Amino acid sequence: MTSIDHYTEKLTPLTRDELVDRLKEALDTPRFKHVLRVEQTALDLAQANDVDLEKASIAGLCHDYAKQRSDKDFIKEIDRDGLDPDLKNWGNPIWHGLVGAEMVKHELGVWDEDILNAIRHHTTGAATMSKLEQVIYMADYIEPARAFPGVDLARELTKKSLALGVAYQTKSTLQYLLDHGSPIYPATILTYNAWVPKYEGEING
Ligand code: DGI
Ligand code: FE
Ligand code: FE
Repeated sequence: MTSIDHYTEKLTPLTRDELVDRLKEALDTPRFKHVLRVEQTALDLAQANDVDLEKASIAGLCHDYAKQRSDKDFIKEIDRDGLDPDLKNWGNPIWHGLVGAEMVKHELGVWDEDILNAIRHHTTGAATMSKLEQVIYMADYIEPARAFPGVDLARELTKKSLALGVAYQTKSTLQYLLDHGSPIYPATILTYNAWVPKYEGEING
């Protein structure tokens, strides 16, 4: 188990303890525990894939920072930052990463674009994702408390190769959304086209 106690890279003005306290204030207990598990899973994946541990810790802790903010807060942030107005047609599941990253920037002082992109893309993925973005996308999906059908295969594939995990999650999530008649955010389809056909032969357990 990889661990990190002290930040030295100045990616946030806060210490790790202070950052953890901020997350504790922003989230209810189950969600707070989820971000701690995502951080740990992200650290292990980062270690295995040569990704910066401090970035993995900060992105893991902050990925759901905005999850419990009000719709009004998100609308305000979309206007303030001049984000794509089409975002207003969506809701919390899409906002908490894409718009939440701006809140992490302004409220927690995290300006590193790789970390911010990992937060932005943790729900929908993206056609192009850095290793850190892939680590956070997968850590959120396979953290130890996740218990949906297919999660063990997702863990196995991710251990073998981060990219296979990304392809598997992307396909399964789209499948799930289609089965439930949910609206598909356009970036989700771009993620599907970039990752799934390429690895299709290798992700069918
Ligand atoms: O925040 P978490 O619960 O830890 O996990 P998440 O951020 O990966 O997912 C939040 C929700 O977003 C989850 O229920 C699946 C949903 N989602 C992912 N892609 C799309 C989506 N919902 C819609 N409507 N459209 C999407 O493209
Ligand atoms: Fe999330
Ligand atoms: Fe999450």
